[in-house]
Amino acid sequence: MAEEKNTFYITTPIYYPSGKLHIGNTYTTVLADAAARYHRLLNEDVYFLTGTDEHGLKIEQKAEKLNVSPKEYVDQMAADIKQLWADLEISNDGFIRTTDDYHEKAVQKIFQKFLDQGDIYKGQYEGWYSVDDEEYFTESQLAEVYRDDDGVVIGGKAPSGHEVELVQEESYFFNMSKYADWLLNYYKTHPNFIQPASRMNEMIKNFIEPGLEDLAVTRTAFNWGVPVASDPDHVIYVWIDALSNYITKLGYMSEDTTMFDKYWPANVHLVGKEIVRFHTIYWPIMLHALGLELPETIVGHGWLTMRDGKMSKSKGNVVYPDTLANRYGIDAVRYYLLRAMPFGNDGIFTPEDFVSKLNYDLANDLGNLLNRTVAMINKYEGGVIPELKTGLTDFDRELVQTAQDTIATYNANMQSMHTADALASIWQLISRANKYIDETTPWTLAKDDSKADVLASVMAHLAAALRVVATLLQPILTQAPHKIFEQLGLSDSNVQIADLQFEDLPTGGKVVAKGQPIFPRVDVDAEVAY
Ligand code: ME8
Repeated sequence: MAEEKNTFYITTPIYYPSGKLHIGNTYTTVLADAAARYHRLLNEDVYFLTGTDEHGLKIEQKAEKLNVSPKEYVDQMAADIKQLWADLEISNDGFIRTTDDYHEKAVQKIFQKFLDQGDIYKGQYEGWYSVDDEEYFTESQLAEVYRDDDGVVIGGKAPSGHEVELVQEESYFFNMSKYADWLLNYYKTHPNFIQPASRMNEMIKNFIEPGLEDLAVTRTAFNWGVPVASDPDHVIYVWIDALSNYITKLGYMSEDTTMFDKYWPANVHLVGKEIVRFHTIYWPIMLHALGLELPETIVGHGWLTMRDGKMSKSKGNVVYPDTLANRYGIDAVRYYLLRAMPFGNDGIFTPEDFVSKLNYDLANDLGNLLNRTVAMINKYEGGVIPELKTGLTDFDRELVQTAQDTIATYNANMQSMHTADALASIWQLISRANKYIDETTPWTLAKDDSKADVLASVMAHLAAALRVVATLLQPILTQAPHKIFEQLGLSDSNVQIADLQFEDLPTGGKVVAKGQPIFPRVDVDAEVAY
């Protein structure tokens, strides 16, 4: 019988299709993609899910403004988003839309189950609602309040700066408070549940210890949503609808639960820090109430910001991934995002930093190493990579040691999705290999026939180092690794990261006669004008 593979299920948030997606959303998706590709290269059975969160007032209003029906509007936006991910070579296995029929049906059943169990009750809601955030706030949570002459609060702004409106309506509520102790205990017994770990304390201090409030889970003020089956004036408010996507896509509450049985619980829900609360408080409580296991980890990453703060249309500082990819290539975008963003913290995007990483890291360090190696193997070895014999010189031993260290550090960091650190360790090997050329001076060895063995060994070491680099880059970059293997005349078809050894360089690889630069340098002055 075939051995059963380990499964790895990773998700991104499902994005609101209320506007074009920018490089912030792209960061999340590319990071999840790198993790998915990494686990596939470990020979795991990976399911990588992304999608769109299509219900709610914001979408309803947007469609109205454009004079189309909400469904027409989201159909177009979802198609554009799917196309964007295809263009960026995102390797998602599934794409869920909350307007998908199986999802809507399952959400109704989930809601009914909560109702039947007494987790959801009907009550009266009064609160401040921000359409843009799709979130309710109590008066004390507002960043700013407006008062009339008598001092009565008549409006205000959410912490995000968006306007809020007072909403009073009949609503169903989820009784969160009864699960607070269970949740605290779960955190205690699962210290790695939230990453980075510091976010767990934030949740406890800011939301659980002050007392969990019951959550309004339906609305009557708009129609564009999944109706409550037993009370269709109410539509199920976005968070029950949205969070459930992670299980409905797998067939939960449907006739065929094969996928659910196979992939649930998820290994990673990757989300931005602003929705960590929903994923680490409400979602676990919902899952527990459904009698389901919880995901292994919720990873809350930081924001990609601009020099003048968070990206926003009104500031005019939004950067789109397709603009960058069309001009600089997909790999440049992926490299930048996964290298520049520190795990869990915010990172600032600047065009200068983008271009400098492209020029220094990719074109100079990596591109030149490949070019020099291919040119020298042509010049000194007739284009054929010599057999690798390690341990001839101290330089060789040091290079091999660096490669071994890189492989170990890289794997540890990729497991925890610290891509910036994983990439830093690859670049240590690249720098070490460039230095190795300067130390071994092949051009001098070539003048001395008695050094032919040493020269051949240097060439083989460089090819072996590049093979390691290209292998490790496979989850991060979608194009350059193939080009590196191609230029070295090596096959990339069976390089499993788990088995990677510097010494396993195949013999007889024939490099291309003339290697083209894999990352052309960008002319900085011309870019400033652009
Ligand atoms: O919140 N930097 O959707 P959304 C980094 N539909 N990541 C960013 C970012 C930035 N500047 N801006 C956005 C929603 N993101 C809900 C989710 S999930 C069940 C429902 C990323 O379209 C980040 O992952 O507002 C953030 O959490 C997500 O986009 C928000 O996307």
